[in-house]
Amino acid sequence: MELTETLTSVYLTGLEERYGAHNYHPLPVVLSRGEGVYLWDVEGKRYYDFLSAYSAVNQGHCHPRIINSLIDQAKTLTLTSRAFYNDSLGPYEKYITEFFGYDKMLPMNTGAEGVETALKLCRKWAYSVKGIAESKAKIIVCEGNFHGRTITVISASTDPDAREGFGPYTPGFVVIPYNNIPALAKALEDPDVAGFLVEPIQGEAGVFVPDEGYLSKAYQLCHSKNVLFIADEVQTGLARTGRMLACDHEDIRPDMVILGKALSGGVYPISTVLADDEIMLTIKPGQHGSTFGGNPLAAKIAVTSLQVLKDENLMENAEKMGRIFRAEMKKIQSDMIELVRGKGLLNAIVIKPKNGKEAWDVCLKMAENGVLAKPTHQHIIRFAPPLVISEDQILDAVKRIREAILYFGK
Ligand code: IF1
Repeated sequence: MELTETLTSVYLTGLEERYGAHNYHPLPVVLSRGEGVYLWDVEGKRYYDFLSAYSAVNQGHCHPRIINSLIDQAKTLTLTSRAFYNDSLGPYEKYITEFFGYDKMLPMNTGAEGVETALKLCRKWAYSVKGIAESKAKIIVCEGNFHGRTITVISASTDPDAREGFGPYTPGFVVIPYNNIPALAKALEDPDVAGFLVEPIQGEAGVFVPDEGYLSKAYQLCHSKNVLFIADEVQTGLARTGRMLACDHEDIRPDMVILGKALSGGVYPISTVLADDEIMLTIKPGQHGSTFGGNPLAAKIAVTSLQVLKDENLMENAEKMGRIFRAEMKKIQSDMIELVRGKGLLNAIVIKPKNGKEAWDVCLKMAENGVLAKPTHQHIIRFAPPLVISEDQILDAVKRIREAILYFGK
């Protein structure tokens, strides 16, 4: 590495340290280019991206079709607000609702806004359809959840880092253990419960996959009590787990689905909520919205992002490559690997610290070996490459991961 090259990343990380809020603790890698499953740093070193911007770039970095949609539309019309109609939103709404089989969609930008939207819809439905007394509606959430960073969303969180120092909190949430049907059944006895908000696989909790049958039983219980089953598929959705939605694994159709991240192929914040008329039409003009939600640029990008998932069979590839990945990872003989788990290409390993070396040290070593991944909760490493990854690439990446882990001894 030459001196001038070293200065570049040192200089750039220094700028972030000096002028940016310290709300993240990134790995010391400064990225400047991406293509497919690869990222390059400012020194020109190439990496496999095993984070995919937290599953936002399922279609791979700078996917040519998605980027072309972005460029074409950016040259034509980007934003008009919802004060007027635009020629791209209607076709997008038709496309995505037919794609997923719902009556309607409501477009927003970030995942957290999608979650907020679903919570508002659930409350409106509680009062105007279910008949719960004003301001009494409760929504059940799970321990260890991650649904975003707004005040209301962190009010549903059980993570001290996400919550502490940000009160007072929004009331109306009931927290139960995840993957626990008796706890849900008990919570559902309260007639003021309007909804159950759940991640089909808990991402931030460390890619925690619930028992088979959990989601379908939870769905049935909710229905028996006239409670909305709301799936946060922001991270698990859009082919990541080997199905278009993670709920498809158990053949359930949530009352509301929240999508974000890969709905844009990672180029731009796009989120949406899908629901049927009984729920969606409870919100009337002026009661919810966003300046950027449903803009023509987002509409065109989202349609292409969904088309790419289908045209490139990314569900099938995620399923197949995920099986290979987990099988290969399980072959690594190291007492640092406690567990390999996941579905499709949403996977994680649980690291047992060794001689003071933790998941963070493993991630640094993997970066040195050309694989980027990030620890979550100190001892878990998430592995979620773009879904366009090939078998050769998976095997090459696993080889690099294996070498990084074995560097710390067997
Ligand atoms: C960060 C984790 C991933 C999400 C689910 C809503 C949102 C997210 C299920 C909000 C966002 C992120 C955001 C990212 C870290 C991250 C994450 F580590 F926290 F768990 F992906 F794995 N629902 N997930 O996972 O979406 O508003 O961010 O668009 O840096 O906070 P957003």
